[in-house]
Amino acid sequence: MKMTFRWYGESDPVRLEYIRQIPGLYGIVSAIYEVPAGEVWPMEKLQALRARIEAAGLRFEVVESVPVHEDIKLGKPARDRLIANFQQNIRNCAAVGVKVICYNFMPVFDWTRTEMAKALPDGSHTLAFDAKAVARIDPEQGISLPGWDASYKPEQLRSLLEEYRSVDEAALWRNLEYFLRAIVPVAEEAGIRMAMHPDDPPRPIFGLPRIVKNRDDLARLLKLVDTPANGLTLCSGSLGADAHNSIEALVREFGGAGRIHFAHLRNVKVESDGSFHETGHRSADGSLDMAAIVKAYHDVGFDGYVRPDHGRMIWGETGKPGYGLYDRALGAVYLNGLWEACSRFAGPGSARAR
Ligand SMILES: [Mn+2]
Repeated sequence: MKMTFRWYGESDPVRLEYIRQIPGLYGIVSAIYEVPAGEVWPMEKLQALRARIEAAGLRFEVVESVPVHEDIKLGKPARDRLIANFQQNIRNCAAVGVKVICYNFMPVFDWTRTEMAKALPDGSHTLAFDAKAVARIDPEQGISLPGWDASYKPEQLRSLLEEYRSVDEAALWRNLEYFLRAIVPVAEEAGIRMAMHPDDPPRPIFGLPRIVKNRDDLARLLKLVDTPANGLTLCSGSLGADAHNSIEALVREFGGAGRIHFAHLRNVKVESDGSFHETGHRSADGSLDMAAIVKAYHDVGFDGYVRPDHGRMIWGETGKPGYGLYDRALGAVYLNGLWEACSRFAGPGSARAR
C-alpha cells in the first residue's frame, strides 16, 4: 500500500511542504487544473508539476483526474477528437512517470452535496448530502448546488441537461464502451492503469443517468475491456453512501482480481432516507467498518495507491471543503496504523491463501 495525498497545485491553500510532514506519505495525487476538459495537457506543465512534487520529497505517480468531456459521455460527433486528446493525455502522463489515472463518467455533476459546511456536534464542519433537500430540487426550475454554481452558467447548464434527455443508462453504457475501447489499449501500451471512480452518490440524480453505483456495475465495467489496465478507483465513501454496498466484499472481489489500482478511504455516516455526511476516518465515527476494509486490502495483497478522502474542517482551518490538511492527515495516519497492525499481526501473505 502506497499512501498518497491529493494536492490541487499552487493555488491549493494546503502547502506541499506541510503535506510532506505527514508520517508515512509516499506521494502526491494531482492534475493540471487550468487546462479545460477535453484539451491536451502540455508536457511543460506536467514536467513542472512533477519537478515541484519531487522537490518536496514526494512522488507523482497518480493523476486525479483527467476529466472526460461531456461530449464523450453524450456520444456526440465531436467525441473522436476529444478521445484523441484523452489518449494524448495518457501518453503525456506516462512520459512523466505517472502509473495510474483516475477518472469518472458521471454526467454534468461529478459529485453532489447539499451542504459544504454542516456543523457537527464536536464543532467541526463537513460535507453533507440531504436526500430530502435534493428531492425538492426541480431541474426544470434550475439547479443550484453548493460547489457547482461557478462551474456552469444557468443557460449552459439548462442546455446540457436538455442534451442528456436522450441519454439513458443504456446509451451511457454504450458511450462508455466506445470510450474504453479507444483509451484502454493506449493506456496498456503506455504502462498506465486506468482507474474509474464510482458515482458520488451512487444513484441517479436530477434524472441524469448514473452507471457506476454498485457491484454489478463495477463487474460490467471491468468486462467491457477485460484487462488490468481497465481498473478501478474504489472509493469507500462514494459507494458506501449506499448501505447495500459492502465495501469489504468489493475489495475482496475486485482487489483479489488485481483490478483496484487506487483506493479512496474515508468514512460516511449514512441515514435511512439516503442522506449522508462525511465523518472522521475512524470506524466508530461513521457507518463503514474501516478496519475491516483495510484488512480486506491487506488480505488480497494490495500494493497499489491509497489516499485519505474528504476530511472535515477542524481546528479552525478554512479552505477547500473536504480537502483541508488536518483531518485528512489524521486519516492518513489512522489508515497507516491499521495497515501496520495488519502487517504485524496477520502474518506475511497468510491471507492471500484464504
Ligand atoms: Mn473518492
